[in-house]
Amino acid sequence: MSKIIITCALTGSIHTPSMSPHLPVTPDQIVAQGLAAARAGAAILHLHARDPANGRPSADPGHFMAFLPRLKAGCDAVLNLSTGGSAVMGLDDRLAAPMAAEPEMCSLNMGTMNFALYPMAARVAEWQHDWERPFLEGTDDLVFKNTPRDIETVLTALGQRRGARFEFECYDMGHLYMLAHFAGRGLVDPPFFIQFVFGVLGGMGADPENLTHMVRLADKLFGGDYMFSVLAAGRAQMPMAAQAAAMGGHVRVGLEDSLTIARGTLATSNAQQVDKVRGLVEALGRTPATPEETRAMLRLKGAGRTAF
Ligand code: KMH
Ligand code: ZN
Repeated sequence: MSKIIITCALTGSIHTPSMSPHLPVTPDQIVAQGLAAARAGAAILHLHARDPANGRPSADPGHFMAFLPRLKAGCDAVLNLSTGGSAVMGLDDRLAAPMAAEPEMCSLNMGTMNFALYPMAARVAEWQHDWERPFLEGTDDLVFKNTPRDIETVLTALGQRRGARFEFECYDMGHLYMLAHFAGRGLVDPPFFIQFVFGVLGGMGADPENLTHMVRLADKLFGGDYMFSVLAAGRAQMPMAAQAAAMGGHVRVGLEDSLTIARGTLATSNAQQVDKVRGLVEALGRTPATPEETRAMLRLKGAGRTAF
């Protein structure tokens, strides 16, 4: 089996500061946790930004630039910027930082969907910031918009014009057919790095049979032109990572997707999750890919061609 790419998603825009004291929100925290995750074996760091004053998800390029050069100087990991931002942001906002930074890699969400976070609000006893509760509770009437036109805009502006390659986020079967549609139009080049996303309320559930079905469908649609990675939100994170590794896939961990290290136990850092998943995949006979091996596998443009 190929070397296994470990992605770590440091902070995201799902969890809020009151859910865990270990969620990195300031540039210093993002840099420290990102470098530790890279040292622990993460070859790709998937990055969102937050307002350091209150931990709120931010699209401000300045908030990204406060940590991007420092991560680049401190490790060789591939720096992968989200174009998903937060479901409450419009596409122009979501693209502002990636357009300015011109990273090697970006995420790309392959369909419009519900992105329901509100069930998590009930689990928070005390709120640190007044934005948190309405942010979470408002997701019962929120559409995460990723129309074909939005997808083409990202492929053109960041892919064709700035050399980014993509972590294609697929939350359901239909998202694979949307990717196949763009492949058929010649707007995406193989190998496709497909992130199967499990456990987001609005996408497919974190059930093992869903992973085997997605692999079967991707095999049919893309043959040898793709590789898959798996992220599962919440407590399914490690079990589905293990299943992915056993099936020859790649894995994503990080506090963006799960705040725990075991049932009912908060992870104390992103690196702790990377350590755990590295132990799991090595026990299954897989060897983590280095950042340079990852760049070759995904045909990335190289760290020297970013704008930070
Ligand atoms: N938050 C993950 C479930 C993105 O940033 O574009 C998916 C994700 C999307 O990371
Ligand atoms: Zn993300």
